[in-house]
Amino acid sequence: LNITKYSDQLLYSLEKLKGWPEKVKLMQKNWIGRSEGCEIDFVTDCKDLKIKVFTTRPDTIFGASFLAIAPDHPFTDSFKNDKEFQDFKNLALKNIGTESLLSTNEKLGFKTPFFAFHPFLKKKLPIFIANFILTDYGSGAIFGCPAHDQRDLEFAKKYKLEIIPVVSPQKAKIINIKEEAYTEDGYAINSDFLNDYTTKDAKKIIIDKLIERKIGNSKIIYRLKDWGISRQRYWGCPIPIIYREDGKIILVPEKDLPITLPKDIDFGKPGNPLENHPTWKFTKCPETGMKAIRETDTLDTFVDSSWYFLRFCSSTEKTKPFNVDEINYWMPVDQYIGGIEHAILHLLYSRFFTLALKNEYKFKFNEPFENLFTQGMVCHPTFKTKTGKWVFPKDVIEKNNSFFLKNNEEVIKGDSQAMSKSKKNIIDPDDIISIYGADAVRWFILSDSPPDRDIQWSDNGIQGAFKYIQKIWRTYEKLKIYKKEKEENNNNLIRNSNILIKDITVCVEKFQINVAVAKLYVFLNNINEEIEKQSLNKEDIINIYKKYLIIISAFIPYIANECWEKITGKQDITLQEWPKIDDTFLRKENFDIVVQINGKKRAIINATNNESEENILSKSLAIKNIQVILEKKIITKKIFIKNKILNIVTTDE
Ligand code: ANZ
Repeated sequence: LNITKYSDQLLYSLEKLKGWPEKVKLMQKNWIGRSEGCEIDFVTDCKDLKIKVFTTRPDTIFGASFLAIAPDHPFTDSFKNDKEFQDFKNLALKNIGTESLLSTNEKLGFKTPFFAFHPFLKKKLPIFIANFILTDYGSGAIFGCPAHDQRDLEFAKKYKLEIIPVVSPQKAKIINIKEEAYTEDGYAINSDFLNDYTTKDAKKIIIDKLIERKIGNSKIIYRLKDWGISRQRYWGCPIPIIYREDGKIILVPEKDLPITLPKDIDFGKPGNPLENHPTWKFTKCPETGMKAIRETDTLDTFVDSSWYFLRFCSSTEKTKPFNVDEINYWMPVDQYIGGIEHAILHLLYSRFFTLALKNEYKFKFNEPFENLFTQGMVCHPTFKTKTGKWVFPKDVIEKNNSFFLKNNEEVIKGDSQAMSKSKKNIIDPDDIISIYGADAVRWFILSDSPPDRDIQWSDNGIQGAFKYIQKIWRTYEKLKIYKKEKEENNNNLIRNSNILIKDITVCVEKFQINVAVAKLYVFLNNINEEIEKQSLNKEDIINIYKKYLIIISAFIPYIANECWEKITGKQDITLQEWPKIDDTFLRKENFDIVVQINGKKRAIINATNNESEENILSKSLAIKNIQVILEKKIITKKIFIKNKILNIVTTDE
């Protein structure tokens, strides 16, 4: 799939995704990897062949001391029968690995007998085949400038090549390069007609010269590659293509879709089970009846995850993937929650599908996911036997800070890492749910740390959560026998419950779930203190407890529903509206009012909420200091802002 066609759009719209974490946007940006630079054609003395290089630093051309090409660059055809080169190539390709390895691996080169001509100097540059040049990036060839690129510097030292500094942090100041290349921008030095120009200007000048001499052009390249979507796997959507015996490749007609996978599959043999299946792949061409073979590769599962959200908006549509009106009604997704492991591929592919489909279907939005939240992982220490076998934590017994299996074999405790089946550092949810119940497990997970951080699984933590669940139940039992009916002028708990609703609402909206949990711990204590004091009538305290249950039902639904049913006789807590906030209880009770005379602060008066102008004025006039200042003056104006300020304006006298 031609995702690279959308490289620029995918890159530039990242800026508009205000509800996405910066780190995810940065990862996508780096993955797309836009590089602005230029191509330069170097003429060589090998049959006048040209080598095209890509560079982002054409301003360093006067510091070039060699050319390096990838081990399978076409230029290497000239040596394909050279045994020494063959050995080098095998070694280099074996160790090529990832891009980051390329910068840390030892730099190795094979020196060819050929040279390239420097485009601006009467100078010949040796041509190497090198293990740190990627075949499928840029043009698979570079000019090496050791003074300003770390990899080139390591290479130059090893093969005793020239190191010529051509960029300096200060104008006209010659610098020396020893261990570390100077990779920042600066001013050109040792660079003929470029001298003293800034890096930015020097790049422009050199590119203009290359274009003028028809030996180069400016060029933007991307790290992003087109997406190969076929996989040699059983699980995945069949690719609707057949290969006819006469060699023609045919699309399966729509009326024969969907192609379904066979169920009688043998996973015992190596390779793709579809390929090995005795009958599934054999079919006939629907037009000619000729023999044909089905494609046995299936689609990458990322293909399905790139558009499932569109189908969710239109799940009853029978004749096509979705109905555009429904898509435009529901999309974009308001809030997407997923693990950071999907930061790059899944989220980039989904954005690409959305853009590509938008053109076809007139979507009224550009991006599929308006807000993104990436939750952390659940982590646990790992355990290994001395022979290196992973061991489940539940099989480990601790004795005096050492760890053993039941048969007394000692095991070694390793770091805490994201739980994974292969490392066996997992806790079986069924085991703990059967001891503590699902609510306690949820409550612990939510309470432990902010949801975007990793959490450390701990037995103590889950026990703490379990105690809280029990306390909710015990509170209900205390309320059942609560007697007080008399109304008393005590609204502390009522006030706290309103503050709680407000705080929890804000916390949930901001994903500060662990903070919400902490507040709910405190609040249950408040209810219990009030029960001890017996200062609230039964109806009020039950109402508060009911509101509390509605709130916690979003976190721990089972216990909430159970207590709710006991009180109301109904099992409908999930149908309850989120409790409303009574603002009057949120207001502050006391305010400090600043009293000014002609704009100058003269006193501070303690007032109750919304206390009237008259009251504040008479309180002010009772203050000695104010009486002295106002003596012989006439008040001409009063400016009063409730709960804040009273400014008294007077005549000059
Ligand atoms: C000369 C030069 C001088 C370079 C200098 C850098 C510093 P990004 O920004 O990552 O795109 N390069 C080009 N193609 C390559 C390939 N196929 N394999 C390995 N390296 C390659 O990096 C662009 C730079 O990476 C290019 O600019 C080139 O080295 C190198 F002082 O050219 B430069």
